[in-house]
Amino acid sequence: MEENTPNGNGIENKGHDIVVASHAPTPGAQPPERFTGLRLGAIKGKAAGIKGVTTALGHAVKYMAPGQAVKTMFRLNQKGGFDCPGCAWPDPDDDRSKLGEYCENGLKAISEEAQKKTIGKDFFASHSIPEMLEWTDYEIGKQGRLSEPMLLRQGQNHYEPISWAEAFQLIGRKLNALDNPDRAVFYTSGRASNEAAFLYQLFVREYGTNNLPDCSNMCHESSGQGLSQTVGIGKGSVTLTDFYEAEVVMVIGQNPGTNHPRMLSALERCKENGGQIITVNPLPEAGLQNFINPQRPGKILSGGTKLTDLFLQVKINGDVALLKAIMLQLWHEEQQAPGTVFDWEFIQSKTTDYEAFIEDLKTHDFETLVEASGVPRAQIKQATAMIRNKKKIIICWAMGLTQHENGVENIREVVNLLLLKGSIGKPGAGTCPVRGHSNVQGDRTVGIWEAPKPAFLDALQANFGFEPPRKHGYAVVDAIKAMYEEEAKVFFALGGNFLSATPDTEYTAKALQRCDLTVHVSTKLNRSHLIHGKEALILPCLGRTDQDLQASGQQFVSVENSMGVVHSSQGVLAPPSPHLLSEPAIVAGVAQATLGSRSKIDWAHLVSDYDNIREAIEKTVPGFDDYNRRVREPGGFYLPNGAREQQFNTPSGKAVFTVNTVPDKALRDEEYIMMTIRSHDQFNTTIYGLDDRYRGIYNERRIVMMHPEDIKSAGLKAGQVVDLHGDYKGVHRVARQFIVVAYDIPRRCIATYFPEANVLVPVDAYAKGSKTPLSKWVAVTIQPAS
Ligand SMILES: Nc1nc2c(c(=O)[nH]1)N[C@H]1C(S)=C(S)[C@@H](COP(=O)(O)OP(=O)(O)OC[C@H]3O[C@@H](n4cnc5c(=O)[nH]c(N)nc54)[C@H](O)[C@@H]3O)O[C@H]1N2
Ligand SMILES: Nc1nc2c(c(=O)[nH]1)N[C@H]1C(S)=C(S)[C@@H](COP(=O)(O)OP(=O)(O)OC[C@H]3O[C@@H](n4cnc5c(=O)[nH]c(N)nc54)[C@H](O)[C@@H]3O)O[C@H]1N2
Ligand SMILES: [Mo]
Repeated sequence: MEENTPNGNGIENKGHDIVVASHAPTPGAQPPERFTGLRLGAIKGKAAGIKGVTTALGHAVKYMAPGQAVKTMFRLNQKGGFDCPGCAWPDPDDDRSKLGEYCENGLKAISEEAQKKTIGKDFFASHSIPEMLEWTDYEIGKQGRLSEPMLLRQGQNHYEPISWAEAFQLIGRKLNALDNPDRAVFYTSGRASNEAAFLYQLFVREYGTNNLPDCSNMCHESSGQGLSQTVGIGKGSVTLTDFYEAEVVMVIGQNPGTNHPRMLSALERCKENGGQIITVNPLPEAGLQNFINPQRPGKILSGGTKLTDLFLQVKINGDVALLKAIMLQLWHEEQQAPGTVFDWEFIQSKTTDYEAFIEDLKTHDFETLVEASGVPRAQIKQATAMIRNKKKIIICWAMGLTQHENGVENIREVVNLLLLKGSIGKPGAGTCPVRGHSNVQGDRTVGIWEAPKPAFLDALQANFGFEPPRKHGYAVVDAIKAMYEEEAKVFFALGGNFLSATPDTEYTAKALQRCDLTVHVSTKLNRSHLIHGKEALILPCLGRTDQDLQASGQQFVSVENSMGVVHSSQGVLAPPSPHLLSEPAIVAGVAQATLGSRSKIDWAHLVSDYDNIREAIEKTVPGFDDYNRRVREPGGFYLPNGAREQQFNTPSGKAVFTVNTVPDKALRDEEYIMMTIRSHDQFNTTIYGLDDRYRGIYNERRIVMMHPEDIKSAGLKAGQVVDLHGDYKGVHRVARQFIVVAYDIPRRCIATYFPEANVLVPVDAYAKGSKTPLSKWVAVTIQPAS
């Protein structure tokens, strides 16, 4: 980051870091610093229910034609229907609700995609890029579905229409002009189907690079790493039915009421079968406290199911300390009554490194751990008592654990607890990283990875006859740096919103602007189309809900959910424009234009019938035997999962205990730890609305949640407008114009929404071992707005 232009203040000495520079702002890279009119209500104690249903229906009828709204709701997550483009929570294997396996936020995701409105050449002729950059993300997203390919010529302010053939030729020319394939970056967001993703990585590797960063790098990469090291598979071990049998479910660092609402039904069934739920979170998230199942009218009338039995309000990144405190207490109790707490048979026959783990655990002081976790000792003892005699324990988690410097260690510590209790690979027990994007797990399974395993590359080589590159490629943060330093010159994205989803917005904006060409395969307009390379292309594609017609007829695609079930998804709606292509067709078009006769692959054949792509996947990726038949079975099929059978694919063949340290990053007196989280009305960078209903925050996104005592001691007032400043490794970053909201959050911890606060997340601050940006741990100071 040598090239930083110092800001107006020049050199600042903060007494801690010598701050020499900040990234010069690019107009429009950050969402506008405009307020929309904050209203506050009570923090909700309950999730879903009637309000959830009416909100979702309101959303559906507002943006979709009424007939389409009904049609989509009935086909959503039904066997033979389409997969919800929202989250990756699985559908029940058996009895699915007649009204679609539906949730409020799933329906919002669908109505965003299945919009009546489209935008094409007239829209882009009348709106210049500088004009659109002033819109909020909410306004950008509400314009409608992209309807035809568009080109931005060098130096111009308006996108113009371009034919598909010319667009493919342009990409091919630019890629072939690079002196090395590693100068191109090929990003993937997790909505791409298995078929699209496999074809994409096939093209990218035949072209000659492993530069395949994906949204997973910012998401569950820490889970993949932590789980692979300890239980030999980077995916979770539980299935949905395990939830119905579990005695205790711990939900750590996850907000399912908003982000995985259908998970609440599984938790409800767990409770009805006598299970207990412990939640670990800095915030008292509504959906976890009490749930009113919108699909069970009786439950709506009776006021719902109380889900959380014990809420542990941990400090941000206090989880390792908390888990260690629980395990230390369990160990003491095991000492007092040997053989009653730990599962010795499992530990002895199925694990290694127990001794090293326990030796380290014993060196910790209980009170110090209690203090570091932020949770009262009585509650830690209560949690211990709840799991002491249980064997069927599931631990679920999401971004609250992965987006930390010690993200990988957080996951390993979760595994330690499960191993002590023998709680993995048996009914009602195991690991449950709850995935984000609907097919993020499947994309990785079929080869979207910057660090592919040799066996996978060998299979590509054997089946397709080209020599795949062996050198690992860029993860997201490396890709940003490579573009900033002009090592990489072409950026291609299969979905997503790279500018707004990645850290360090101002730095990333420069990185994208330094590219010769940026290309986005997208359904909807987003800020990444507006902060562009010298030339830029928008390639509009079919979405999950759209019918997909190829040479052999109507196609379906397949996806893998959070629990390793591969199943089909078939769009039901007429596409919003006749000019859209499917993602596989776009990839094939780019591949043909780029590789021409030097390609060993018959791209037209693969795309003519997606069965051909699935055959290619079956030949290459283990676990897909008889893919085309099994994917047509109602509900699909499970991929093999060793941990589920206590077959641990580690070098020793056993599960591994690990020694992890308690993080102790010191804060300066005036600093706070900031986590960047999702509101109830967004899907990542797609902003559905301006409310965060369960948290009682309405009509405003530029807010910072803060403990009332912290507000007072900082000399601030609730409702005051502040700027947030961060200094990291000599670079000063600032996010301006946030309204202070008093909130039930631990002292010295604050929360903001992403993408508004992404500008503060340093590109060079990421998790050890997974390179996941520290979106849940940013040290900031708060100052009255300048
Ligand atoms: N409607 C909707 N659904 C979505 C998404 C969406 O944006 N909208 N996004 C999808 C994607 S890609 C993903 S990855 C998932 C994300 O799902 P989540 O991980 O639930 O999403 P976040 O809002 O990032 O919430 C993180 C939660 O962790 C807590 N937390 C933060 N820091 C810590 C910590 O240090 N320790 C603990 N114990 N808790 C902490 C926060 O208070 C918050 O409750 O959701 C998916 N589903
Ligand atoms: N500060 C902070 N930053 C974060 C996070 C955080 O918690 N805090 N979370 C991180 C996480 S977990 C994730 S997963 C990433 C998400 O990063 P991304 O996946 O890159 O971002 P999204 O906002 O999900 O992408 C939305 C865009 O995808 C396009 N799109 C939607 N559907 C389709 C489709 O079917 N096909 C195609 N081709 N395009 C489509 C639309 O144009 C839309 O504008 O963000 C990360 N960034
Ligand atoms: Mo994610």
